[in-house]
Amino acid sequence: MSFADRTLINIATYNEIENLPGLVEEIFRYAPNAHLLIVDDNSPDGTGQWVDEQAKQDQRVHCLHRSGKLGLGTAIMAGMKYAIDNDYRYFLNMDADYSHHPKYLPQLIAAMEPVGGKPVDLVIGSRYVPGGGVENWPLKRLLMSKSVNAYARWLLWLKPHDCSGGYRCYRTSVLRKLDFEAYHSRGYSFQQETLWRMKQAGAKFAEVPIVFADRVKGNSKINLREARRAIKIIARLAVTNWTGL
Ligand SMILES: Nc1nc2c(ncn2[C@@H]2O[C@H](COP(=O)(O)OP(=O)(O)OP(=O)(O)O)[C@@H](O)[C@H]2O)c(=O)[nH]1
Ligand SMILES: [Mg+2]
Repeated sequence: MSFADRTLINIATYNEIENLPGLVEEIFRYAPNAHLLIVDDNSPDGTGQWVDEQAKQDQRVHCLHRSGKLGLGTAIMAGMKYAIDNDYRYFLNMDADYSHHPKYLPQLIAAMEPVGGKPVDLVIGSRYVPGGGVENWPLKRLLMSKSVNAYARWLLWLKPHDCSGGYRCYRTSVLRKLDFEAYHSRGYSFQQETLWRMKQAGAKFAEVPIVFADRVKGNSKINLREARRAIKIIARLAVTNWTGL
């Protein structure tokens, strides 16, 4: 069966049982024709089992179970491969914790084929364009996010204003051009690395403003070690960018 006209919404989860049931309901309110893939890393809180139950009742819902916490980047990559293998037209990624509100789904999808404009290969739900923003972030977190963004834009010559956000809609045909084996990132720098690889593949980007709300329920999985690793990987990619090595 071909899903060539469909959108696959991808959500990587690790311990998101407090957020997922309400979020899934809202997602289908805004995008009733989309399919949903949850990539769960054997969450101890039973997120994966809850998704399996949903999948039995709703053909739109799919679950990919991985053996343990293998990182956000590789979880998104697994979803991308699923979209390619199943021939979806768009691959739309979002977080499970309501930071990426489903109300933006119609705008993100519509921006892929702008009326009177050229089709786009990647639409970014952007915090850092006019109309976008963040809610309830401590100043320290905002400064950290903006600094990492400026760092990646500068080192990797990227044009988008939000290079680290994960709320994105990709054209699956462009994902086919990415060499997943060559990736350096397993975790959060996956977002910047993907932009860089897509730019090299000649992709056209667009940004749609979103207001990013801080997570209310559940625990954050990002830590200082993960952030440091991301900074190192971006520097490594910059060396490749400049020297080809
Ligand atoms: N499958 C999988 N999902 C993950 C992993 N790490 C994070 N996630 C999911 O990726 C999404 C983003 O993670 P968050 O912990 O919200 O990261 P963040 O938004 O940078 O941090 P907060 O603002 O504190 O929420 C969420 O849906 C998580 O459940 C992982 O190792 N494996
Ligand atoms: Mg979050």
